[in-house]
Amino acid sequence: HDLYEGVDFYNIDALLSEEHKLVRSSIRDFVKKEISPNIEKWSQDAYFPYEIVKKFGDVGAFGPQIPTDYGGGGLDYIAYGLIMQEIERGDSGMRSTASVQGSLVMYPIYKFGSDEQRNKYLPKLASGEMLGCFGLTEPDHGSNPSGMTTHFKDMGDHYLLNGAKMWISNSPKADIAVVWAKDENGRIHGLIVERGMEGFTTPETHNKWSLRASCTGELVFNEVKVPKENLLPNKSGLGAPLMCLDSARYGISWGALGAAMDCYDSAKRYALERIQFDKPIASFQLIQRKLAEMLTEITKAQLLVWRLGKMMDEGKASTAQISLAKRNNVAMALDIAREARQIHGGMGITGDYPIMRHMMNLESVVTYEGTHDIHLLILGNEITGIPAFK
Ligand code: TGC
Ligand code: FAD
Repeated sequence: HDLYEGVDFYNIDALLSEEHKLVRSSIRDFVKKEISPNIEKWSQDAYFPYEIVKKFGDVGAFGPQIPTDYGGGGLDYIAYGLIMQEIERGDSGMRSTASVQGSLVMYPIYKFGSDEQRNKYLPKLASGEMLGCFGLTEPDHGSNPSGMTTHFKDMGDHYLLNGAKMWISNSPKADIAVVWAKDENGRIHGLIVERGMEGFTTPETHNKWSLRASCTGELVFNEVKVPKENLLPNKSGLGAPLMCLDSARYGISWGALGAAMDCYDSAKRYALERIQFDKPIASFQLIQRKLAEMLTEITKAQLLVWRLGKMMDEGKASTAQISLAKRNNVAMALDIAREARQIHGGMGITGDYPIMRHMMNLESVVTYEGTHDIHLLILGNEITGIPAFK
């Protein structure tokens, strides 16, 4: 890992600014120092290193795309993508913590929140003084969030919230949750629910074989009194959480690239060092084919996210364009992890190499933020005008 330099076969660095490269190297150094030496043990122990939250804040990993007035990084979407790439080169679970905080908690508060809410929460979320989570998925409504049953009633001086969310990244440790729930007319709104509110609990989900260094849990609301000033006032309807997903899915399309690069890098080095039949296995055509295909797919995926980032900066990237990149890049990373696993032979199943951990992590990444097939159907809808998911 100390030798890792990144993959850049098409000189994509020439498309990056000096600031992009500086941001990338500072996060790369951070990952080398704080994440890579420990991540295997954290994952094997299913341990979420809570102290990473403050460190992420210090290094600018939370909300890099949020303006500086509120403690964000004020960076563009290419820089945001590079940060996600470098963190996920370390581990997808670590990247989950950062993408939930930046795209799914800070983004909705920044975009749909009041000035009071922005001032109260954003600087603390950016610095890592506070950790947030995003509650959209429910036990019975994953791919179809519009069917959610979590709801709230207007009680005059407060709202009364009931229901439950499931599979929520960061929930067991989060200080606040951005929760999507229906009002009495069935309209979806975002509410900021704070730890400590009576009737609000966050049970942890155990026994995951994937994202083991990230904590995942439920959000349970039993007659929770939510102050009226905690409702996000500036957007309602399913479109509000879907806008947050656009931003997070974009970050994941870069993140997956980081996991793929780490698998490729490890496979290349292992193939050059491992001797079988008196030669490095890298000298066999079948191994060269695997490496050449990995490099080809990584290069295509890099160009895809770079162009998508430019469109994000112009405010012109569509949901379907983001779906294409998330779907392609995560599947690409999963394929590369599986091929890299083969190149490492038996060693590939051990924690001495990062491969199996990336592979198992990517099984969540291919499902969350819209499954592989849901993104295909979003593209199908874009092409034909016919939504096949209904
Ligand atoms: P549909 O009828 O298409 O849309 C409902 C309303 O929303 C509007 N809309 C958008 N608005 C803004 N931005 C977007 N991107 C929008 N997409 C849609 C749309 O115009 C409509 O507005 P209106 O005014 O007509 O009501 O919605 P649908 O119910 O048919 O659903 C479509 C579908 C299936 C694609 C969508 O529900 C979906 O994407 N499902 C997947 C669910 C998902 O991705 N969940 C992710 C949960 S969060 C998570 O996984 C975090 S993991 C993070 C980590 O750890 O890193
Ligand atoms: P389902 O929707 O039940 O899907 C099961 C299968 O059916 C999938 O293969 C799916 O593609 C397929 N399917 C569903 N509908 C159709 C259709 N119309 N046509 C064809 N096939 C279909 N959610 C949050 O809100 N916040 C989080 O922070 C969060 N973090 C997560 C962390 C982890 C580790 C995991 C695993 C999930 C997380 N999620 C989170 C939830 C995630 O977004 C959902 O798991 C995902 O959206 C899929 O929902 P589901 O698991 O209910 O599967």
